[in-house]
Amino acid sequence: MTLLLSDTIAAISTPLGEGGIGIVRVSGPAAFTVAERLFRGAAPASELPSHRPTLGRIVDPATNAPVDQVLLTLFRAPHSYTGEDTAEISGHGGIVVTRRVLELCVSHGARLARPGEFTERAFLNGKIDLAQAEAVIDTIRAKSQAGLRVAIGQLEGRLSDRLKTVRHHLLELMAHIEATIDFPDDVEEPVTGVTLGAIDAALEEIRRLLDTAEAGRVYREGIGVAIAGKPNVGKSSLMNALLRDARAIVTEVPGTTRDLLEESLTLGGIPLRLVDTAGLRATEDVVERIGVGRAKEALQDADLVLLVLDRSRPLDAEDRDAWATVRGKRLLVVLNQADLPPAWTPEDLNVHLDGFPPADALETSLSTGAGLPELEERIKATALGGGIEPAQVYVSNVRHRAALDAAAESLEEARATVTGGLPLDLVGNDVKAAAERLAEVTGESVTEDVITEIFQRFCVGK
Ligand SMILES: Nc1nc2c(ncn2[C@@H]2O[C@H](COP(=O)(O)OP(=O)(O)O)[C@@H](O)[C@H]2O)c(=O)[nH]1
Ligand SMILES: [Mg+2]
Repeated sequence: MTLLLSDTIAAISTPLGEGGIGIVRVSGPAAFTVAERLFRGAAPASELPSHRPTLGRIVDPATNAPVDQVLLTLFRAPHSYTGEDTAEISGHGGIVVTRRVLELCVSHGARLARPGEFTERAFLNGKIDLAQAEAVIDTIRAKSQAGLRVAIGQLEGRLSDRLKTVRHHLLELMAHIEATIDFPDDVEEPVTGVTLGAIDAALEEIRRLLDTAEAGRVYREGIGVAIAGKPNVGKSSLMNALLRDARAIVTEVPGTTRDLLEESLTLGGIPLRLVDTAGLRATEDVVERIGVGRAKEALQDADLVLLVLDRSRPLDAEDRDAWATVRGKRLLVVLNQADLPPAWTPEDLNVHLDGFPPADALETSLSTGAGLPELEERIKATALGGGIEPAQVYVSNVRHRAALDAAAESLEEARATVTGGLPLDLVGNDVKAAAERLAEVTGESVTEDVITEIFQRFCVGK
């Protein structure tokens, strides 16, 4: 079904700047009329074949002055991205020229598109569902290859297909239940075992999808990793080693790093925002004290903390303070300077640091690079929530996760109702609620506000 949205929208769909080409996209009922007014080529624009670029020029119809040489491509409805008549004008990629073409489109029948409005129309016209529309922006914003794979999987409808199958089974169950209520004499109630079986199968599939949510989120958004420890243990050396770059200043002077230093990198497909912090210690130095305050804030915000301890110097009160600061955070402990003679054994950690989790400590030498690959592996595994199997489909979006959580909850209730021997119509209500939550993900049942919220996050021209 193609919804007829009455107005025609236009936007620059390429990044604004100097480039090989700049594309102005026009979509809506007047798209071809707009193109016809501005385009001069071998034939009038409206007579050009669909999906085939034609060389010509854009002129200002008021003066017939040429504005740019372009390729014009028409996409006849419904065979276009939006499902509407769409004209794409590919001109030279310059700021002034591309803006001028857009201005002419707007003064000859189009209006400026809002962010994401082309994709919103694709959704409203049924070209893609809501989860796929969200995947469009995830694809554009993907920060790593793995994040891109998650987004493309969703864009191709893999998540939607799985959810539609579950929803279909739930709707079948509901139809059966409703029939027994409406026609008690003609339709037999489903046996308890059958009802439970259907509920459990749906629950299992939803749980399988929810199991991928943490990894999906990590691949999509990445995680914040902060490096902590007392001064001079090798925090900045660790930052540099992970970045493969001498980014942070490293000296033997304690208190060298005073401000936060943040860099992005990807580790096995996971985008990391890595923060090096000032060494945690009580100090009289005003600047360093502000640095320590900032360090504490960064540590609070981090998804994962790397606590660095110096294996070659005795553990002291400053190590204890550092440990106390990061206690309770998701943590990996780095026992650094392992190339030097050790001043303590890993067992001493339990004695000196109250309540220390010994399993998560790992030795490194940042002068030789020993232990670094293992540390990187450990960061990856910890971020993904402990080595989850690479999946075909990931739930990577918090909105989807919340809807699936709610669907699972409704099904739990349906289950309890069945096993409690309560009336069938109560079961029907819970099953219906679960089906509706699944439909929110794909947008078959969703409020106007949610749609607006989603497309606001897009860029103009997409
Ligand atoms: N021998 C040895 N020295 C290291 C190692 N890691 C760091 N260092 C040295 O320890 C000093 C402090 O390092 P830095 O990274 O600035 O520590 P930060 O204050 O915690 O940031 C510098 O002189 C580094 O060269 C290591 O694994 N082995
Ligand atoms: Mg430092």
